[in-house]
Amino acid sequence: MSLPNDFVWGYATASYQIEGSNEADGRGVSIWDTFSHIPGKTKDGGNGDVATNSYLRWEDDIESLKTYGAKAYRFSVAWPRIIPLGGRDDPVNPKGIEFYSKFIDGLLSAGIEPYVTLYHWDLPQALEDRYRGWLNKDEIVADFTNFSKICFEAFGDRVKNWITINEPWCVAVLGYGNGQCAPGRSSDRTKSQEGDSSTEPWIVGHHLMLAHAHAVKLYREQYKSKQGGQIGITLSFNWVMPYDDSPESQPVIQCAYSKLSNNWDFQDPVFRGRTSPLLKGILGNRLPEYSQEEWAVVKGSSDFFGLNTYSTSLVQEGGTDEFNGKVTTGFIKKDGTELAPPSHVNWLRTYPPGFRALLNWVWDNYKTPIYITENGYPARGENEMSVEEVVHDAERITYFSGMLENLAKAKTEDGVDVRGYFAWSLLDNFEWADGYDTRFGVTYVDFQTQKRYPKDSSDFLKKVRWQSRRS
Ligand code: GBH
Repeated sequence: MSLPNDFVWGYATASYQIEGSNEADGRGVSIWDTFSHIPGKTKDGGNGDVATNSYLRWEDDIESLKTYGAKAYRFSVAWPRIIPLGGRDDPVNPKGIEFYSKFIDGLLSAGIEPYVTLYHWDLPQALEDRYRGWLNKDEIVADFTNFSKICFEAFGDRVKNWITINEPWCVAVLGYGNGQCAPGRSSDRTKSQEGDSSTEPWIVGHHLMLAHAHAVKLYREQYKSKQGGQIGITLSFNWVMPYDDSPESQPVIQCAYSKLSNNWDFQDPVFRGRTSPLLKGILGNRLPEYSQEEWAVVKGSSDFFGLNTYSTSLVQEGGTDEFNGKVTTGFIKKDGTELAPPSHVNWLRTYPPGFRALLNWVWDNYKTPIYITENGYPARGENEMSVEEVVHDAERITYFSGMLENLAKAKTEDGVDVRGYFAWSLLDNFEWADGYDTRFGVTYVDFQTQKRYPKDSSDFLKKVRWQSRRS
C-alpha cells in the first residue's frame, strides 16, 4: 500500500479518559466526575480520578508517541481546567493554560503535530448546575464560544488543527436519551429523576450545532488568517449493510444510509445546510427548527470531515428505537452466519470492506476532505490477561491491517480525499460507561502501577507508516 508523504499518521485520546489529577492546579469539576461517581453508572465502578494519570505523566505519553513514530496527536482540552466554573464571566485558570501550553511545546519539539479537540464530553459541572448545560441555548453557545476563544488565543500560535466537538450524537443521545453518558438524563426514571428522551436529545443536538458553528465563525473571522489553521467537527459513523440480499431489504438500507447509524442530525446541517428529511419525517415538530440566522452560521461550518468509525452492522427492517432510525442492527446474517467474530464489546466487529465503503459514501455525499479522527479495536479479554500475553495483540493487528488496506484503496484507487488517520487509542484508558473493563490501547497500562507496555500493534502501525511512504 502506498500513501503520500504528507499523510497524517497519529494517535487519539481525550482528556477525561486519560488525565486523572482531577483536583490538581485548580481544575473544576466536570459532569463526568459527577456521573462516574454515581454508583452503577459505570460497569466496574471506575471513574476518571486517576485514569492513566497523563496530567502527571504527559512526558511518558510524548515518549510513547515518539517511539511509535507518530507524526500527529489528537487530544482534548479539559474545559474545567481552563475555566473551572466554565462561564464567560468566570475566571480563567492560568495553571490550566500552562499545562496544555507546555504539553503542546513538548509535542512540537518531538516533531508531533497537535490536533486539539475542544469538547470531548467533560462539561464544567458548574454550568450544568447553573443553567442545565447543553439544554440552555443562549448560555451554552456563548460560554462554549468564549472557552474556544481562550484556547485560540492561548494555543493558536502553535495549534493549527482544531476540532470543536467530538461526536455530538453521543453527547445528545447517550447523555439525554438513554442516559448512558453524563449528564445521564433520560425518560427512564430508573436512570434519572429528570429528563425527556423524546425531546431533549434533539434540543441538545441543535445547541451543539450552534456552539460548534459559533466557535468556527469566531476562528474564521478573528484567528484563521493570522494563525493559518483549520477547524472542523468530528462525527461518528458505522457502516451499514442489508442483512440479506433480497430486493425487499434494499429500501431499509436506504433509510439506514441516510442516518448511518449515528449522525443524521449533524452532517446534513453542517455540510448541506438543511435538516435531514428522514429525521424530520420521524420526529415531526420535535425536531427544532433553525432560524435563517442560525443556518447562516451552521451551513458550511467545517473545513474538514472528522470521522470516527469503528464497525459495520447489518440492518433489517423493524425496530422501535428512534435513536437507531427504527431499524434493527446486528451482526448475524439472514442465513445465520456471522459478519465477523465478536470483539470485547457488543457494538464492534472487524469488517474492513465496510470502512472502504463508508469512506466512499462520505466523500461522494459531502465532498469534504476527511480525517479519520478515531479508529480502533478492543481485543477480547485483555483485562484478564498477564502482561506477557496481552502485549501480543494479534486480534488488534488484524483489525488495523484490514482497515488500513481499505483506507489505502479508498484513497489511491477510489480517489477519496482522506488526509489522516488517528488510531484510538495511544493507551488503554477510562472507557466511559465501560470503566476500565474495555481496553482500546496500543499500549497496555497496568492501572495498579501505571506502568506502560507497548503492544505489538504499536509496532505494526509504525511499520505500516514507514512502508507506506511513497519514495
Ligand atoms: C468513541 O465513541 C469516543 O469518541 C471515544 O471517547 C471512545 O473511547 C471510543 O469511541 C471507543 O468507544 O450504545 O450499544 O452502541 C464511539 C461511539 C458510541 C461507541 C456509544 C459505543 C456505546 C455502545 N460510541 N457506543 S451502544
